[in-house]
Amino acid sequence: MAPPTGKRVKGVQIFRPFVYGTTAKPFDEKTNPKPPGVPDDHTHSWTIFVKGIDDVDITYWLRRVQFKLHESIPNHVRMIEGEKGKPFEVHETGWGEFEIAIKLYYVPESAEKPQTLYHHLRLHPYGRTEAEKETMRLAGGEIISWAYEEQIFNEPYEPFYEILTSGAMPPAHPLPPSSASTPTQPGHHKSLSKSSISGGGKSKDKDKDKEVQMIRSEGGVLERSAMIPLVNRPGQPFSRETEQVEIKKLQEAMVKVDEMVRKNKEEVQRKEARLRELKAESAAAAAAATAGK
Ligand code: SLL
Repeated sequence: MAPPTGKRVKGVQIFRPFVYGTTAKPFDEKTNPKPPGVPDDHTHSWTIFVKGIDDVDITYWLRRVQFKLHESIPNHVRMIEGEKGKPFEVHETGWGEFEIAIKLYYVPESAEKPQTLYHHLRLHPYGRTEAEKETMRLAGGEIISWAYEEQIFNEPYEPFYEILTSGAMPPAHPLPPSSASTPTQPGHHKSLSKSSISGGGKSKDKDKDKEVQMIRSEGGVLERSAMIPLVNRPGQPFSRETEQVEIKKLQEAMVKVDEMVRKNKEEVQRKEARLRELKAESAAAAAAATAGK
């Protein structure tokens, strides 16, 4: 790794959203036929990936990714070099679930040490309840286990800071025409921090600005930004919409917890009152016994 040039940009923290996980499908003559040469005991095809949210390029900060698969798999350590705009991914077949170590190697300008994430390959429906598993069974047999994550760069070196912040731009692949559209909230852009849309303000190119507005009004994100899609689209479940659903779930859970705490307190008070009664009774009985002697 080349030694970093320049100083660190003090007091600055920049984050980039990304998504990682596995997608698995059972072999099936009609929907997922087993390719020739795949061993008899293999039951599923699967993919593990690391990619940008909304499929935007992340190779400007992530150089390569090493996936360490189960040792039973031939050539189980796979190094995937970044290709602009493409996910880092490995396709495999197999019969069992296991934990995959995902080692992220950053671009040399960052001078960051590699970091490791762990992800459990899921082949079978999972969930906390039978109902959750059943929903998964009904979802076309595909078992999805994806996670949203944010990479944080703390006080990046100047050249890396430049790379991170010098080019929020429309995505290379425009949104599909059928994409859900939610009107942009007035002032939505303004609420984004400099790092999330930096560069946009510097642009003198009106066409580009227009395109940027349009992409955001369709709920999409810009390349080289920290933006999160506003709404979900097929294959893109991580958005502000999902975040709102999660927040609502948390709020509902909080209400339940508060109720449980309240009930518990009542129970404790009842028991304390009963304890006082019993103590009084036994004191009275002891006094009566003493008096009777
Ligand atoms: C299990 N602890 O017993 C896990 C191990 C290993 C999965 C799962 C082999 C693929 C191949 C494969 O699927 N290994 O032979 O290429 O469930």
